[in-house]
Amino acid sequence: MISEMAKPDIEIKYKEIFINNEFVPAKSGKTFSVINPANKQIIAEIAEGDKADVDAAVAAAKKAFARNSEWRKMDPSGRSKLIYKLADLMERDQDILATLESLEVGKPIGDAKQEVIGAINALRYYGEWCDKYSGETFQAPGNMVSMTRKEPVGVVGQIIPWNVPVLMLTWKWGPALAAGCTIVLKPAESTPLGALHVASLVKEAGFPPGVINVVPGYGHTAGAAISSHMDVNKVAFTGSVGVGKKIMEAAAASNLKRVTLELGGKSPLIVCEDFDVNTAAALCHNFICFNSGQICIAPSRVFVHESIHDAFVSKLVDQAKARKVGDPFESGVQQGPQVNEAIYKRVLSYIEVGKKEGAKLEVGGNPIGDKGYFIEPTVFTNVTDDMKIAKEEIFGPVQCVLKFKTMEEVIERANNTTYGLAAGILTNDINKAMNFANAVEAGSVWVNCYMAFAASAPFGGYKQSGIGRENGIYGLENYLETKTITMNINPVN
Ligand code: TXE
Repeated sequence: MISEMAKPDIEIKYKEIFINNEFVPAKSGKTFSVINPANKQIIAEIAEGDKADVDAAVAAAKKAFARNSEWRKMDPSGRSKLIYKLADLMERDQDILATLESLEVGKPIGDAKQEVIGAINALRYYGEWCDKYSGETFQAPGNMVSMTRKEPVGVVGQIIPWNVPVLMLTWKWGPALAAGCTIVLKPAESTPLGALHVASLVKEAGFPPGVINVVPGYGHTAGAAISSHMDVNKVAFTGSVGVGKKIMEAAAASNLKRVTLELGGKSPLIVCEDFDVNTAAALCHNFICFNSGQICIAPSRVFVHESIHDAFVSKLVDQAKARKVGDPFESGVQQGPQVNEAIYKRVLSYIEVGKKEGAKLEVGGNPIGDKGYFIEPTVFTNVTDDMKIAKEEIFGPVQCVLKFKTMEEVIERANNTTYGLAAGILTNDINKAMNFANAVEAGSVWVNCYMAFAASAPFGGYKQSGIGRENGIYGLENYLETKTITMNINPVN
C-alpha cells in the first residue's frame, strides 16, 4: 500500500521562462501548475509560455546566431569548454536535479540519479565533438577544386517529453551545441522543473545570452509556435506519433524546417526455449515496469516459445507480485506512479480493453489507492496479434505475453507493426540471434540484454517510430548543413 509520501526538502527556485540568460515571466502573465503524481499536490506554479514568448526566445536565439556574434566567432574549443562546464555544473547539482526529476515524474530517486548521470555523460560526449567533424575535398573538372564545409543549421527548436526529461534535454542540447546552433527548448508541461534548473546553470557556465532558451508551456500553444516558426531552421521532437505528424505538417506548411522525430514503440522481445527462464522473466519484468512502463523502448510485446511459456509466465507473475510500488523517495521502492492523470487513465483504459478483448489477466490490473497515479504491475497472457493491447503503445506497467512456435513465424509477427523503434532476443543460439537481428525492422536490437545505451551508438526508429537518429555522429549530423565550395585555381606561369 502507498503510505504517506516522503517530502523531499527542496525549494523550487526557477519558475519562469529562460530567455537571453534571464528568467522572465510569461508575456501573458499566465502560469500553470506542476503536479506531484505521487500525491496529486501542486509542486509549483510555472510561467506559461505561448506564441509571444516563443517569438521572443526565437528572436534571442536568432541574434545569438547572427554572423559575427560571440557564439559564431567562438572557436570550437570554446564551445567545448562551455559544454564541459555545463556538464560539471550539472554534476555539482546532480542531487537537486535527481530530486526534481523524481518529484515531477514520480520515478524512484535511485532511477532519477542514474538518469541524471546518463544525461551528464551524454552532454560530455558531445563536448568532445566540437572540433572533430570536418568536410571533404573532391576532384572537379579543369582547374576547379570542390570542398565541403559543415555549418550549423541555425536556430533549432526542441520539444521534449516528460518520461526522461533531463536525459532528453542533454540528448538534444549536446549535438546542437557541438554543431554551433542556438536553441529554443520546450519541456513537457508535466515536467519543466529539471529543465529550468539546468537553464539556470547555462548562465553560470558562461554561455552567451540567447544561445540556449527554455520556454515551458503547453504543446498546442508553445510547441506549435516552435514547429511553425519561420525563423526556426530545424525542429527535434520526442513524443507521440500523433504530435510528431503535426510537427511535420507544421514544418512543411511554414519554412520546410528540418525535422527529426523520436516517437513511440511496441517493441518485441523474443524469449527462446534455450534461454534461462528465470533470467528471462526478471529481464522482461524489469524493463516493462521500469519508469512505470513509460519508456518508448519498453519490451511491450514479449513473444515466448510455447515450450517454456507456462514456466515463464509463472515467474513473471511472481516478479510482478513482488515489485515494490510506492513513494519514489522511499528506499527500496522500484516503481512510482504514472506521470499524470491523463496517462494514468489511458493505461487503465487499455487494461479494460485487454480484458474485453479476451486476454487473460494473470496479475495486477488495478489502481493502487487514490492518493497518486499508481498502477499495479500487470501481466496479460493469451494475447493475440490482432488485439489492441498488442498493437498500440500502452506506456504503462502492462506486459503482453504472446506464444510462438518457430523463428520464421515470430520474425513475421514481430515485424507486423506500424512501429520500429526497438527489439530484443534472448537466446544462446547465435544463429537465431543474428537471423532475428538482421530481419527485425527496428532501429535498435538487443541480444541477451535490453535497454543498454552507448552515447556513441545511434538511436532512432524505423517506420512510424521516427525519422533520423540521435547520439553519436548521426545525432550531430542532424544539426549540420553541408556546403559545397568550388574554387577555380588559376594556373601560375
Ligand atoms: O505526448 P505528447 P503525451 C507516447 C506514449 C504516451 C502518448 C501520449 O504512448 O502515452 O505518447 O503522451 C508536446 N505541437 N509518448 O500526450 O503530447 C508536449 O507539450 C508541438 C512516447 O504526453 O506527444 C510535450 O512537450 N508540440 C514518447 C511533447 O509534445 C506538442 C514520450 C510530448 O507530448 C504538441 C511521450 C503540438 N501540437 C509520450 N502537442 C517517447 N517517444 O518516448 C503536444 N506537444
